[in-house]
Amino acid sequence: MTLWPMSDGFPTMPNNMKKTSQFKALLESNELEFLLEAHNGISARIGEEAGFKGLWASGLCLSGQYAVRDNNEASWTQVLEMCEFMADSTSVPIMLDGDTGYGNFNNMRRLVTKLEQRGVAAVCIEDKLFPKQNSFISGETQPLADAEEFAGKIRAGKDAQSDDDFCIVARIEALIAGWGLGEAMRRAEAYVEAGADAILIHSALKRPDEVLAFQAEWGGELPVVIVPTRYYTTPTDVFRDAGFSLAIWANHMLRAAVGAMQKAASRLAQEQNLLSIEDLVVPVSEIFRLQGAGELEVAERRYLPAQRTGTRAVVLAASRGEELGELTEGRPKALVEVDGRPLLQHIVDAYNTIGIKHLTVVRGYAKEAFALPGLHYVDNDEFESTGELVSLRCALDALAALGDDNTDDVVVSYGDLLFRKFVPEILCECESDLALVVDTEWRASASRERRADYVRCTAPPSRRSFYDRVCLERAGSDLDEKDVHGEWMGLFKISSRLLPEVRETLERILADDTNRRAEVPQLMNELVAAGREIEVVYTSGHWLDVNSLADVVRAGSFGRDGVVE
Ligand code: SPV
Ligand code: MG
Repeated sequence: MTLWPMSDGFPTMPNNMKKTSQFKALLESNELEFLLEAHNGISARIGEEAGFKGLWASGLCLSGQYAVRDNNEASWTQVLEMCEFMADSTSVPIMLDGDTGYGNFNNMRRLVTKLEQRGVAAVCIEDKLFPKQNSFISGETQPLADAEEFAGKIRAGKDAQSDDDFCIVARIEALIAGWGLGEAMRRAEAYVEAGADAILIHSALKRPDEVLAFQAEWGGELPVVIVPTRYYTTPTDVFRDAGFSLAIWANHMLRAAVGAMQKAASRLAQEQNLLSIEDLVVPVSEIFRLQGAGELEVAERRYLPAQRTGTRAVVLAASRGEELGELTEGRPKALVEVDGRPLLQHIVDAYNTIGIKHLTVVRGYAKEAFALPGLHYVDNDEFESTGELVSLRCALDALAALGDDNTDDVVVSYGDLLFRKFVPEILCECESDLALVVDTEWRASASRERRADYVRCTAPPSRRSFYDRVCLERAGSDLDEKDVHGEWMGLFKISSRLLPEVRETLERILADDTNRRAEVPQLMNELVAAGREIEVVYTSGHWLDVNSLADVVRAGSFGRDGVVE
């Protein structure tokens, strides 16, 4: 069983056979087949992607990747744990190098049961003593298990398996230990008798002479498996011609990884910059791909509730705010402190609270004073001779340049604007492509000496207007009082769908040099004139733009309790 759906970005295996049956088929095929070593989930997946029909969970490499010795220093459950990751990440069968079975027949029984539960298709056990030593370290001095005791272990394993196709491969170490062909043959017979599904004949010679001699003598009674690590110069056709069943490339993934890591590590240590190794290493996206990130994205679309498109905020904060006098000497209005924190921090907090975390801030005056981290800063260096629309164009151009990220809706607001979180929230929830929030209590603040952007809409605020869709007819500070339905609060939503059109409109307006100082209401009016509907959401209070010293004081109480005096 694999937990890995192989359809997304990975080859779908042509056969739906159980892994145990796949492994048995490999053993019994008339061709020479190959197993590749793997020692963790990612190496297993890489092996399968390369086309291997089966994998070898090598004891040497599993212990090696933990940086412990191949002497049963890693516990068998630690080995099992890794095998489970390997099995989960692949759809081809895995044979575990089960060393000596981690104990006697009883341990072997439990091992087989657990391997079946974890999706491992086969196990190979060797006739040495626990704790074993790697065959290539003083192999000739290593004691062998008693052949009868080992045959009992095989029998116990075969009796313990619940899947008929689970395979137990008996590995003979007689040649490694210097006992010669006769002992190897005697043992092979005993292990076949005990029910082994195949024999692995191991040799530490530089040439394949021993394994070829064994094969010639053996005569094909059961499939024979070889590990050509030492006799690697042998042409593979020699193994084919001899009729071996499986050749195991037993440790080459770990050795390849170690070489690559050593090279990258020593270069980095020497050069102290990433440039020197970037071409040596795979891109991070390749790691994501191997982890199956693509499948998760598909699943998220399928199982998570439909997400509202992401929303970004653009904060226009290029102006100094001369009217605040020395408060804005060397710092822009957006950084004036209100209740102990810069205005901009209050704005960031309000947006963050409703889940908007991407903020693009357009800087101009004293831009170096902006030190709030985590914000996307864009500069309008012509802030002295330009108005809001040039700043907005800087921001939208920068967002468009982000490419894929530019699938978000945008809420535009000002760096001197304080608002309760529900104000942008109602804008985000509004389904229209373009929308603005309008304060119906405009008369209360109209008495203050300030410039206000008033709006005339398709319907005045009323109980009905809560249910009916109301749209903007005209915005501006020059509206006749009798035409005013409310005051624009300074927040404007543009859906991702309409962003290109809004940018085009901006371009058109700004192509005329007399519009260098144009402000957002002009953009709205142009959009309305072009037949676009801009939805008006009526609400009241709970916002404040900071235009004077008196406003700074008011803002202090706004920050604390939301009351605008
Ligand atoms: C292993 O890969 O752990 C093996 C093969 O057992 S060998 O290292 O050649 O003994
Ligand atoms: Mg081993």
